[in-house]
Amino acid sequence: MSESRKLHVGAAQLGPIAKDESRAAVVERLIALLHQGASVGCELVVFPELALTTFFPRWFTDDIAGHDHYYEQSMPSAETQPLFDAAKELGVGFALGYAELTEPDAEGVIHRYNTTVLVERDGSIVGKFRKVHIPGHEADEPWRPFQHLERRYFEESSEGFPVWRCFDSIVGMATCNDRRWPETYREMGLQGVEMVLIGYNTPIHYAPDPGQNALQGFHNHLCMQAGAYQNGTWVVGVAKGGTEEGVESLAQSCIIAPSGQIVAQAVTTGDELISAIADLDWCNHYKETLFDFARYRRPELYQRITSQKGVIKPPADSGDASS
Ligand code: CDV
Repeated sequence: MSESRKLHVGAAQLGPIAKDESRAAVVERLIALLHQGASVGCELVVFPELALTTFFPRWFTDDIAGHDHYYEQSMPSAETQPLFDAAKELGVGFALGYAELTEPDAEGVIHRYNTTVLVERDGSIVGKFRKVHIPGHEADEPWRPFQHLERRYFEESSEGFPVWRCFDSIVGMATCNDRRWPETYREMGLQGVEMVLIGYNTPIHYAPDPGQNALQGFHNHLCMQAGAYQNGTWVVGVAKGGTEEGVESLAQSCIIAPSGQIVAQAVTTGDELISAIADLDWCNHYKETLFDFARYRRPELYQRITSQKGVIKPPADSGDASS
């Protein structure tokens, strides 16, 4: 019988990053976590969304360029090169979330994305994922105790959810709010994904509906566990947790099996590495039975999912559809 494929993966949760913490200091923290990962045998370590800076979309600036010092103009940069060097030296790959400022495009336009770079064990870049579902708001909303201006500081990606053959597996990525949307996982599930890497910054206080505050941890796990199970894939969810610049964010980083079960979970709200040996062939138990897409899906009946954005209710006088 052939041996099953295994990938030892680490989730490197970060505690808060202060506004005045230097990139060099943050990269040192990341390298320490990478070393921890190497010492327990990890081949891949996943860092959170926007892992190089404080979560700057909580502050409004009139001139967006006033926040450009929070973005990376190249990857690796001089400041992140030591992380790439450590990865190569240790033979441990990583995924790292950061704010990306692009070169001018053909029309001379610079773009800002909420990006994650995936790096192989030899330090080479496998690919980049740019966040698709950008939450929050565009304009100043001073009524909030803190703001969530991602829609001001980041463009929505139009590149969708690619997957890559790497780490002897099929790997995809998503970023924070992307994890709440079933389409995220299904897009990758339809490409045979075996491991989805997700970094997040989730403030506990949700200003538009504070009734959801107490459910943040539940909803975090609910959506990632469902995504894992319904697509027969591993999911690695990694937080920047703790109280950063006065804002408390959810921790509870976790590694989820294709069964939907959490097999490892962080117990602190600070820098913490958890890991699991992911049996990639376990994915097939779900991909080849209940979620055998080729056999059971009915895409001809799912037209609304790609043709329609918002809700269109039946006309008020249409009666009870079930009668
Ligand atoms: N960084 C995020 O995308 N945060 C969102 C919040 C705003 C709801 C999240 O989905 O956790």
